[in-house]
Formats: sequence, structure tokens, C-alpha cells
Amino acid sequence: MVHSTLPDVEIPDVSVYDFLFGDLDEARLDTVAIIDGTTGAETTYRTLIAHIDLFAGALAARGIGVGDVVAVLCPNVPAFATVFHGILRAGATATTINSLYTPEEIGKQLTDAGARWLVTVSPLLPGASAAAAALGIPDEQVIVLDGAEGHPSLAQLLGEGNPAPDVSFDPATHLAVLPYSSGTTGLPKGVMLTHRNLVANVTQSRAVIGLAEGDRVLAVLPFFHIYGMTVLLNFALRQHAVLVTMPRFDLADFLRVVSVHRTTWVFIAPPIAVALAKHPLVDEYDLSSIKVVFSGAAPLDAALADHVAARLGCAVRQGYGMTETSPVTHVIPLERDDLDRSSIGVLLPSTEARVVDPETGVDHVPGADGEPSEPGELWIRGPQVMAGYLNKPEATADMLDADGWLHTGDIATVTGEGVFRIVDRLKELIKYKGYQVAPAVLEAVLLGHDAIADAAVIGVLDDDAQEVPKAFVVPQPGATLSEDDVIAHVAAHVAPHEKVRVVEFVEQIPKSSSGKILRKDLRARERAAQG
Ligand code: 4UW
Repeated sequence: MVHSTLPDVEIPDVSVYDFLFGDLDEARLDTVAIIDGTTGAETTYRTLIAHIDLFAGALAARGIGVGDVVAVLCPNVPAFATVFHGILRAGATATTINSLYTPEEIGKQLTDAGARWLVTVSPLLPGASAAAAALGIPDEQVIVLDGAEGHPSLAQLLGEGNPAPDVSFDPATHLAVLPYSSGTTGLPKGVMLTHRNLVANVTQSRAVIGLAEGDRVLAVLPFFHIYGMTVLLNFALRQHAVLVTMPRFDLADFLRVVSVHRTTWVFIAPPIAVALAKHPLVDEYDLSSIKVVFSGAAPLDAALADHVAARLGCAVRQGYGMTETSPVTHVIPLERDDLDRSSIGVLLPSTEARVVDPETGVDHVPGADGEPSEPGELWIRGPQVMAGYLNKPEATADMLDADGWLHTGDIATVTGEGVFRIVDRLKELIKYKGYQVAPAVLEAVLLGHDAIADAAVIGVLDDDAQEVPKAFVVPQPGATLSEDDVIAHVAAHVAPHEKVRVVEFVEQIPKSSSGKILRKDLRARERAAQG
């Protein structure tokens, strides 16, 4: 077992709202919290807090409070912060939905999370309305921030002037958010994160990441995903940094926003690092404000990291974590220039880890000769570990054992200095551009095609060493089916990031005697084919 070498941190026993906004003095209240990267509009902490309170008041006036779940389907705009923190302030639980989801996927999450209220923006209203209508959710319960006929708007709700309610709950057990993750296997599940989980992870991050007051942070990674939610929406605001929001990634826009708003920290996933390292457009902008590029959500290649550092003249750091750990468990701290950039760095304070042989259950330890440990499954224990999956006791028990260890499904090594490296993945999950793609979802869609007898999906690497979903397909006897047919069929049923991008026709899917797909064999075969 490895315990963080950093001193333990004390986790305040307060709500997320009190933790983030409770100790702001007068001078700080008038500083800028958020800049809309598209319009340049600025929101001060004073305005943000006033809007959060009014939004919470509007929800409370509609009877929403402790025990209710409100869904948020919204890109990164400044009002996301108002809505998200307003929901938590009202004592309700926020379930954040991927803005790329199809109406069917939105509907599944609303149903599973038990959400009867949805907050969205007009460009996403067609999908939101289709999902809401199918579930009998009336238009008055679909809030459209920028306004739409028959729906409450943000301006209307704030204009009602209802004061924030007095709510009481135990931060240690009360659910703040329900983001969705497929975990190690199967379909997306609601990850139950308490106020304490979120407060803990920000407190732990404050001790290591190195982002400080006065920094300007590019917020292009989506707030609906745990990385954007905790590291941008919560941690950066707690540090009293300035968030500069961007609703979607577009390289030219990204470069423009960095250069215009002089952002100092840029949080990204590895595909953006590829663009920063290689794209000619990068030379056309003044990016000298960037002090740190911080990558997470998928493996960062060391050479790529070096390339970005050299081209931009900045520090490159990496973090690791997962939705089920709120998410951060490991980072390369800003001052640790000595650490290999392809490692995930050291454990956050108050966090423990084990590297366990998946076959024997034995803990691997670093060699006496300074060599890292043998690879094993990474297990995590700490105050940021989820309370469990919503209404899924079996899936919870599969991942979280009786001693509080979360079995990540990632394969890691650890050195004697406590530096971890992710070397492989045991679980099914695929990361496309840092987004989760659950093979089980795609396999179900594939099996829905009349000409497909059997199918399995794994992640493979493209030319830039980024992971993409690949389908192995067994056609029905006598059927004519092309790769393009398969790709088009899946694309018609899932969000754009979940598309199958490579197809191989095979005679049989390797399966265990109990019928489980042997992904290990498919991966080995893929590696052999790539030489
Ligand atoms: N290297 C290799 C990595 C890495 C990785 C994640 O969608 P989820 O549930 O969650 C995330 C969380 C991203 C994140 C956490 C903390 C942090 O500091 C940071 O950077 C600032 C980002 O993506 O997917 C979790 C799974 O994603 C893989 C791994 O398989 C993990 O179980 N993953 N980060 N640096 N793989």
C-alpha cells in the first residue's frame, strides 16, 4: 500500500456552496470570476453568487429541494455556473448530461437519475424536448436559459426575485451530483458524489496542482464531465482564478481566446495536445501567456508532451482520475519538473493506492533496485471516492470493496518515490478524445442490425496514438455488409464521439465459456497486427 507522501489535508464539513463562496471578502467579491470567451462578457463573484441564490430561490419556489434531481444539458457558458451551483444551493442534486447525446441517450439518463426537471439552451432544445416529451415532462419543467416559447428562461427565473431557501443536509452523505460513467463494464451508471466528495477533491487539489489566485484558466473541457466540473467549475473558482469559457473546441477559436484573454492555465485532453504540437495555425497566435498546459482524461505520450512544452515554452503537467473518484487522485505537481511527463505523478494528499495483481490479488511493490513495481490494477482509497452507483448495488460491489478500495480497472506501476504510471487498461471503457465510450452501448447497437450476427468493440490507436472505437463484426450468413454500412448504422444511433471508426469482419468473436467477450484476445490480436 502506498500512502500519499504529502501531509493529510483537513476536509471542511460544509456544502460545496459554502466551501466555494463562503469566505469571499468585499474586495474579492468585485473581482471577475468568469469571462464568456465568445462575447467577452464578465461576471464578478458578487453577481455570480447573487444569481446562484436567485436560481436556487426559483427552484425552491417550484418545490425543488433535497431529494430532487435536476438535469443540466448545457455547453460551457457562464450561466452553467449559476445553474449548477444554484441546484446544489437549493439542496437538489445535479445530473449533468453530455451535450452531444442523442434524445434517446438523454432520455435514458433522465429516467435512470429520476430527473423531472431539465435545464438547457435553445440550440440543444430539439433533443431535450424530444427526450422530455417521451417521458411526459411538461415544457414548464424544461428551463431554456436563453429563452424559448413556452419554457421558463434564466432571466425570468432570476427576475422572480425569490430568496435562496434555508436548506439543511449533511454534506458527508448528501448527493451533490450524479455524473454518468460506465465504470469497468456495461452501460453508463449514475455516480453518486456527495458534497464531501467534491469539497474533498478540491481541498486535495489545492495542495498540489499549483493554480493560484490571479491565474486565468481556459474552460473548454466540458463542465458536464467530472474533469471540467471539479477542476474548472469548482477548483479554479475556489482558487479565485478567472474562468474563461468556451462552448466547444475549435482550434482557431481556442487559440484566439487564449491570446485575447491571456489565459495562463490551459486544461486539456491529449487530442488537443496533438493539435498544439503539430498544427501550423498555432504559430499565428500569441500564446505567450500560457504558463501551464495540464492534460488528463486519457494517456499523454511523453514525446508529445515534450513537443508541446518546447513549442509553447510552458510547463506540461498530467493528472489522472475518474468520475468515480471525483475525479482527481494523481497529478504531477507544478514544482515537480523532475518527473517524467508521461507519468501521472504522485498521489493527492489523504489518498492511498495499491497496485494489485489481477490474477493473484497480490500487491506489487517497487523493486529494491529502484525499478518500478510490476504492473497491476490500481486501487484507490480516499475521501474523494464515490458513495456508489445509483440503484446498482451489484455494480457498486464489483468496483468498491468492503474495505473502501475502489478498483479502477486501470493497470499501473509505482516507483519507490511514489510516482505512478498508467500502462494499460483492464476494463472495457474506451476514451475517445477524453470522452467515455462504453463498448456495451455500441455492441447493443450493432446487434440491432439485421445483417450482424455478433459483434465486439474495443479501443485501438490511430496514427496520432489516440484511442478510437473499433468494431469486430460477424455478418449473418449470406448477408452483404460493408464497413461503411456498419459505421453508418452506428452513427445513426449514437452521439458523434461514440461512432465506430474502424471495422473488421471476423468469423467469430472470442468468448469465455460463460459467454463473456474476451477483449484481451481482441486487443492482443490488434497489437500483433500492428506489429
Ligand atoms: N492517463 C491514462 C491519464 C488518464 C487516464 C484518465 O471519464 P472518466 O471517468 O474520468 C476522467 C477524469 C479525468 C481527469 C481526472 C483528474 C485530472 O487531474 C485530470 O486532469 C487534470 C483529468 O476522464 O474516465 C476515467 C478513465 O480515463 C482514463 C483511465 O482509464 C480512467 O479510469 N484516464 N486520466 N492521465 N488514462
